[in-house]
Amino acid sequence: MNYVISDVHGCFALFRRMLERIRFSDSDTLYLLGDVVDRGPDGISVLQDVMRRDNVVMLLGNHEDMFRRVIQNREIKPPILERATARRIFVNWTERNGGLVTWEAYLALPTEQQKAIRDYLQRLPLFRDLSVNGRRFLLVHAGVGDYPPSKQPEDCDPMDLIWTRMDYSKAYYEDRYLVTGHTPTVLIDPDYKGKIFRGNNHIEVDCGAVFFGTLGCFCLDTMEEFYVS
Ligand SMILES: [Mn+2]
Repeated sequence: MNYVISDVHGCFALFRRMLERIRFSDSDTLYLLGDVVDRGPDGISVLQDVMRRDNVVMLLGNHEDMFRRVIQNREIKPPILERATARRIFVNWTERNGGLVTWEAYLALPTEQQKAIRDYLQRLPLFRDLSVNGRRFLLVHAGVGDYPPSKQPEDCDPMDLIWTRMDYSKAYYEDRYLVTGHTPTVLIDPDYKGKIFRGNNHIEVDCGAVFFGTLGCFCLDTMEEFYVS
């Protein structure tokens, strides 16, 4: 089976519970749509768990992007004029986007584990386009910008793919489902608090685990929803 989870945001216990709930096995594939780190306490643990699994396809989220930019800035030791920019990126991530807990956990790791994380973050793809049981799905962290349906994800601005807020009242593609995280479903409609949103060829799986304590998972083969709290 093919499963989708997004926005784990450091909720390692919920993540483990979900893998048990769906009886995740070596013959399954999990698509993790980014934002495993930040806000919650155990993002590095989720990341390291996922890195050990061959059958998890992790996509880049805006939080992993902020994380890897901070690592990069620290390593290149930018010239004095660029230090202010590097500082701004760091403050934006650690103070406004819940990255401090991730950064502290990362710094506490041995050098070789830091390097493994850095390399992994550099390789994360932005999207996956796949067909399961005759249905086509575009998997991406945040969505596509406000493009005409003819515009393909590879032509989109990468920043849009990981930061955009979608218009869920509108179908972006007629021939496929857009499967995303990033925007907790409660922001689409308060009635969806803690639930996966489905409508207008959107499947939004971010139930706001770190805010409301419920993690959702969507099965692409059966279109079933799973929840753990
Ligand atoms: Mn996000």
